[in-house]
Amino acid sequence: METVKYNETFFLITLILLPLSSMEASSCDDYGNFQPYRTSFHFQAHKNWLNDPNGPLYYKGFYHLFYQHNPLAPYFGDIMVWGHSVSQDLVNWIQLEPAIYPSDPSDINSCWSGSATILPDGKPVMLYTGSDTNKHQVTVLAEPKDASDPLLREWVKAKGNPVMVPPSNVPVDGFRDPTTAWQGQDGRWRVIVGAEEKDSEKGMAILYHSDDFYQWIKYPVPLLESQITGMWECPDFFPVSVTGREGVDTSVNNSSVRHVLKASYGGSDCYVIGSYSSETEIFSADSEFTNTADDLKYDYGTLYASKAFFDSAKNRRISWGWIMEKDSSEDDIVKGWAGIMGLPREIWLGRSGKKLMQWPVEEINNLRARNVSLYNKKLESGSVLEISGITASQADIEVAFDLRGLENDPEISDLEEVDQAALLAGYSASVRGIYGPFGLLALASNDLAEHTAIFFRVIRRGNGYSVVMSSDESKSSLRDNIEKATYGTVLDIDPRHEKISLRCLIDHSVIESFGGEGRSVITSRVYPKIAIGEESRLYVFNHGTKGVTISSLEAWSMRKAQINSNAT
Ligand code: DQQ
Repeated sequence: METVKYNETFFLITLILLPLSSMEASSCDDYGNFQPYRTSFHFQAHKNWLNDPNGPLYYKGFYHLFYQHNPLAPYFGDIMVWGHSVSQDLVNWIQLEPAIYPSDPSDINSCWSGSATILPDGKPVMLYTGSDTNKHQVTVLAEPKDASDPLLREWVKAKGNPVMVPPSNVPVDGFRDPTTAWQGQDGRWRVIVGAEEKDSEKGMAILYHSDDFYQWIKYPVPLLESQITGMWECPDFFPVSVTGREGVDTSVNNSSVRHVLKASYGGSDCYVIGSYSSETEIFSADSEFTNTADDLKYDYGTLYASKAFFDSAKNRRISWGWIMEKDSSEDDIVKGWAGIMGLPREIWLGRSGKKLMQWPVEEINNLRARNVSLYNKKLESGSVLEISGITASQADIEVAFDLRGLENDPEISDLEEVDQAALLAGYSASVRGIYGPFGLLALASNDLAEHTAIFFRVIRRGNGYSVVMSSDESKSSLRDNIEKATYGTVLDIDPRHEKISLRCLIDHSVIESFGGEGRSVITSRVYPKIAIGEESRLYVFNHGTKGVTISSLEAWSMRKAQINSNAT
């Protein structure tokens, strides 16, 4: 296996240099190869394949991000390892040698996804999916060889591995991705493992108990299941505070928290919110997984297999997710890498108690450089206004639209009640409405032949109004061999009473869009052919028949972060 050499001196020098991270929006990699899709502030492996985030944690001053990695090629491999990088600020990352790799009978065919748990004595322990000698999926336990090493470079596997094997009602290849464990009120450990039932569409979170963390006993009933989703990959289960944005540790359970269960299936990270008691061992969810567009999702675009952890340094819960490629495997081989992580997002329960909120961690703002702004600008019907003066391919934009006079418009009654089909059509920027589409055209070419539209549209809902947020990739690239999707979701905003806000983080081939101050997120993975580097433009537009007011718009060029560029 190819390994990445770690050099202590280099590490220290790099940390000292980090604040000098450059402004360049370069399209070349370290070897001078043209790399228009390589990102500048999203986490990526130095080269080759990356997928799910694994075992994120904070330990002795360092954030650790492990990830599914094929160190030998830019495609998913027969032998997968845990890549490993560390950071002191969640922005700049140093790549270390793979931390966990096949070595024992229980993981000899791959080390797949898993999670970290910090034990009461402060030491981390990993539970992850091993593909054993028979390619059966089992749960493997690993501990740091030297817990005094803040970089946690070496891991040893427990003698008693595997600590869990697929139960008889589960296929041997349908049992994986243990979560972070939590302690119940009785002091016992609990953990869930994603699974599917044999010969059915039932997805499950199988629950296990342990007194010592080494011996795990299956609880008779799953913590939750759904008859219609198929396999649950990368489940996550954690408490969220009902009183504010602060995060709580995974074992906290009292009247001031509710619990979130996230399951990855059908290409999305779907979640339910509910109440959990470790005494009854019942998680009672407020809603069900539907396997339809009605599911609550972390991201209504491209984001999968996310994992959240409690950041004890700043008392917040942070979630990482994987943004997969939509390019062909042949093109991945040419560019030499595949797979990007979404930005680390703070995640908390919204005030309604019905939905999660997400926002890029505050440290990302430290990359903001040159800034332009405009205030109280009326955007007439048909306008397309360039936002110049920033690096449009590497930028952070916050814009708010004010439609609060809307109810005084006599034509507002012309807005029709929107049914599901009309809603789906509304995700396309080419469908003209009264108020909307209006928003941003990102990674756009001069002539707009290429652009990704991130926009809003006001719709009628029941007795009131609401707003659809969309990201339309249909014109994102003149290349024709890539998938271009059109995504959308309804934001819980009544435009008569609240401004409609959007934050877009644009990073060469990724656009992460946060609507309504984090109520909904849509990530687009795009591959422009001409709107790259300096040729990329940013516009604000209004294609609706009525004018809208931009109450504020601020846009920043983003500096380039140091991400795993130390590796050789
Ligand atoms: N990826 C891992 C699995 C997981 C899947 C393998 C989700 O453990 O179920 O790389 O993307």
